[in-house]
Amino acid sequence: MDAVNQMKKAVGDAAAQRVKSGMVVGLGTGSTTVMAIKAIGERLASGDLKDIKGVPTSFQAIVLSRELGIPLVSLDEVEKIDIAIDGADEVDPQKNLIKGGGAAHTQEKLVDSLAEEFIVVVDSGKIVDKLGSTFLLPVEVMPMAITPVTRALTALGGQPELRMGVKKAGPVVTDQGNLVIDVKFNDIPNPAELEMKINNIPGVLENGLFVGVADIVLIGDVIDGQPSV
Ligand code: ABF
Repeated sequence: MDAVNQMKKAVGDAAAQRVKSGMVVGLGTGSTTVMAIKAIGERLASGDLKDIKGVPTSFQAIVLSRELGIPLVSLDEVEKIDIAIDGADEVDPQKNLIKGGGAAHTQEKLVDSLAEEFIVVVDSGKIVDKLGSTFLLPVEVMPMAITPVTRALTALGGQPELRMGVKKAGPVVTDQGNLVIDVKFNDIPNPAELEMKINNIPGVLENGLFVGVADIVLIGDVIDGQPSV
């Protein structure tokens, strides 16, 4: 396992260790969160962890949880979510995030914001001084609204671009059947204000600014060639 994956595993394991028997756990998306979900699966298999229930945030999380034998529940079946574990594309000094590189940010924000404790698992490359400096801002949009929403995002000072598939031709389609516009903002002086403005555009379902949602950020790094958290 290369150094980056060792780092992701170290931070995923650290997050999984915070899960206690009987908890309801929000299960996020992305390669770092995969490490955390696998570590939860291992704890369940060894008997170290019992009676947990997972609330998935994407088809990826559902498939992996089923493979690992993590029981899944819907939001209708739980009183609360004790811990959510999820990745991010950028983290600023105030623990605000840009998420959505995996086009799952709508379900992620729902589950992550409901959790009593939202734990973000990232490698050190995700840490930024200012949001938007390394990653475009994803916005989930109803297909019929693509053109007017593109105009509205441009009017907000963004440079919007429809996200196209890599493996599959055509635009990326979310689990909700919508499309994703990635927006370059040269500066995001007030992330909370921008998050609200974008979500108020008719036709927008959710954007990838997570302001004031994260409680704990676990950062994986490689120090002297060794993974550390
Ligand atoms: C998901 O994890 C997305 O919101 C985010 O883009 C992604 C990060 O994935 P990785 O851990 O593979 O960098 O939650």
